[in-house]
Amino acid sequence: MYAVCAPAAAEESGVAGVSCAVSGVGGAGDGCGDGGDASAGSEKTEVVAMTSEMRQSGAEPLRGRAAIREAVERIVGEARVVDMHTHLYPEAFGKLLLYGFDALVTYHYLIAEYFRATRASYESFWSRDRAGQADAIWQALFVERSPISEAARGVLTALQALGLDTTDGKPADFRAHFRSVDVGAHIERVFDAAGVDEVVMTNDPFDDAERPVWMEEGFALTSRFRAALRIDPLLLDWSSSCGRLRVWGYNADALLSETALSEVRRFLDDWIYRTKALYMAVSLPPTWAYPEESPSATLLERCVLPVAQDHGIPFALMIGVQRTVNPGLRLAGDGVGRADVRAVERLCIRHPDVRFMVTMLARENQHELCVAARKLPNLLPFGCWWFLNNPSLIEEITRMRLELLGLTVVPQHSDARVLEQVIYKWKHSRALIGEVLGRKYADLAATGWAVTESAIRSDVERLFSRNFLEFVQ
Ligand code: RAT
Ligand code: ZN
Repeated sequence: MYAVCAPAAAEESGVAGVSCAVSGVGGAGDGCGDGGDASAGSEKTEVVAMTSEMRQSGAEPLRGRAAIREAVERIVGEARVVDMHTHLYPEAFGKLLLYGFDALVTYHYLIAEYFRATRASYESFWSRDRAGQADAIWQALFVERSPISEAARGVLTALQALGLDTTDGKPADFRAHFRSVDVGAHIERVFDAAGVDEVVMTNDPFDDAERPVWMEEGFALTSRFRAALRIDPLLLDWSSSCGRLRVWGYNADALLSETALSEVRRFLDDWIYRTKALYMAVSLPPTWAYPEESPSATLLERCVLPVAQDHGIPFALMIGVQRTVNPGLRLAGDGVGRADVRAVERLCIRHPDVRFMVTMLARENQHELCVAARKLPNLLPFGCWWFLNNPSLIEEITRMRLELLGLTVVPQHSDARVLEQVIYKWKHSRALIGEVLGRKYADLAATGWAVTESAIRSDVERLFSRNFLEFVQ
């Protein structure tokens, strides 16, 4: 056993002292003397030797709040990400892959902001082509005002990271840049700039643009993109989905007979095999209840959960979206509502053998969701979703999760719809997560615990990839 004694990691609080860690076990004061004991000579040599070895391996305890926070922020900045929920696609999906200036500026988050800033009519905006819409948004949100909202700043973060000059942003220059890129190489460049290894797509078998790509003979995914089977139409609109399943050769009926239920399971099996989906997912309104008497609940109970269990994959629930609050805004017209966390608890309790990944859209639901997860090992809270993906809320939610759940969460996903958005979403989130984590490790060191770079690296890897990968395996 050896001991390392260090000045207390307390310069920010102004408290002087000595903190010790013994063989990686915390406990201030344990085994630490003042070094005045002659018999400790050989032990001291051993300590010095171990320390230089430890320094090289990152096992040396970090000293001082500032050094700890700097190390954490650096490690978080370097962490490789598996982005567990996006709306991105590889090149093979053609027009479904959105990238470039016009796609960035016409992000639906910015469309909503545009209509607040102007008196434009919905008709005149939607009648423009995408470049025309981007010009109108650029003029209103980037020229006539400073682009300080999170979504507006994000465009600039992404452009800047790609080496474009944002000081005097000129749409024509930005467009020229994206016209000149080779798409495959550009995808790699963006992933590298974002520090993202893999993204999980949102794959909807009911989407007429997407379905045929999966059905193509010999179609195979590239390594950066993984699938997730999104089944909103199946669970939320059975009367239409039932007809479509019939057209595709599944013997479904509106009344959900035993045959229909078994055919829905066959449909899900087929798509999980076809896409190699890592999980199934649905987004749900704030009024979602469980259990309940409805086609949706029957399909969930009798089809989705047994199939998830058979395939050993989780089911993701994204709860709290109020669809089409303002139809004039189209995709930008959705809102948020507070949902019932009791429903999530009941679902997880009734199905201990199914793993659930849950994100909730209302800020008001975040604390209850954390408390529920403390009781339910098969529940993994993830991401700061959509209207929560803002610095003030990411900081608050991440801090709350770390305090209540330690390192057993997935703190963020990007929800990127446009390729380059992964750059800004991860750059902004990394900075916030790094700050929050840095304070946590500094507080930890103040207890005498040995906070080392290698331990931080391992923890950060859990947060940015391993927790998710282990949960889906
Ligand atoms: O964040 C978004 O872009 C939303 O429009 C939705 O895509 C949401 O994330 C979802 O997956 O339903
Ligand atoms: Zn999404």
